[in-house]
Amino acid sequence: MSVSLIFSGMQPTGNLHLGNYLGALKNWVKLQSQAKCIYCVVDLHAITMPQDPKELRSATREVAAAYLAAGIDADKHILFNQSRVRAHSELAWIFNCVARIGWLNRMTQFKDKAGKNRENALVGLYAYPVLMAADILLYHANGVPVGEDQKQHVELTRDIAQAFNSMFGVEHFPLPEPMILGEATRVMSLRDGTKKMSKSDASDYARINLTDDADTIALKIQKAKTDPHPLPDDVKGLEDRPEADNLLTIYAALADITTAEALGRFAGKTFSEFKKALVELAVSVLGPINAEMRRLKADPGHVDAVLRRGGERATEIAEPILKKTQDIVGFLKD
Ligand code: AQP
Repeated sequence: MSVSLIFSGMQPTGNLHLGNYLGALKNWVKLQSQAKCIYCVVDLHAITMPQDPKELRSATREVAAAYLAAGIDADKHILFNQSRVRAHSELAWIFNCVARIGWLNRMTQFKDKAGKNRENALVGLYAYPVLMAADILLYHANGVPVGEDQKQHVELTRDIAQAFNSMFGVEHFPLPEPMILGEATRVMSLRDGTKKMSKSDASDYARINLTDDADTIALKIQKAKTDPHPLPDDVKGLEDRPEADNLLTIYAALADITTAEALGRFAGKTFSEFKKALVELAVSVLGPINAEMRRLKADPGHVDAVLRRGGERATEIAEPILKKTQDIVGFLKD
């Protein structure tokens, strides 16, 4: 199936990091030449964990600024924050009455995020994947670029679309494809190569934030966990060496080459030589994004205007699809 409309989003739950950039944002930028794209700052998803209102507002602007700084074109495509378009919540309720509890019970992200204290988790956290299905299907998007960790949610979106269509005997919703692109589909923590790099990791040294300056990036890479061996000759030699594998993958994704090609440059070298090259590359890629984010931070009125206009344009696409869905369900509308 060829992808004609792309939807994706990130939560304003803190600083975006290198995992968000390499696993998602970098691919989003590239996809703009291939399809119409709708990119969202998913603030409704953010409140599935408690948020401070002031910080949520600031993080929403910051994530939008990161999209723009990385190269999202808000004129040709659509960029907005989710809560501006009420249809997301309205469609999510309909999907709550289509999705099965058994399907949600299988979602690994809920298990990870709710942890041991599951009884105390918010209902919204449990229903998060249903809202995500609404985000995507509200626009009849058929391509969803995400990191590896979100693949299961896109598969659930397909199940919900299919269940709705068969429940009402219609061909209303398309079945979207997860698009897992690039070398770095799962960037790992700099402190532990077996753990995902995440905004919520207690240690800031576990991740490189898009807001980090050159000195901070250098320090974090220098402190990144490694093992005592030189870099291997081929990709097979990275097996059972999670930290080496992660750093090589990061290098490859930043340089737009394969991990095998990256190894070709560093086979037999020590980590200290490799890390020097990685710092240089990371600073050269992330430095301009960081500078543009700082410029946009000084002009919040501009970011707000982009989000407002994006919300209006998203509403124009969403409303007729929501209306048609409500009609299929049997709601009386004027
Ligand atoms: N480590 C990662 N490697 C590759 N891709 C990643 N993504 C996130 N972490 C990595 C991708 O980034 C997009 C946005 O993610 P999100 O903000 O919606 O939430 P998340 O996946 O829950 O990200 P975090 O950093 O782990 O946030 P917290 O700590 O708040 O839960 C998605 O496409 C995701 O795949």
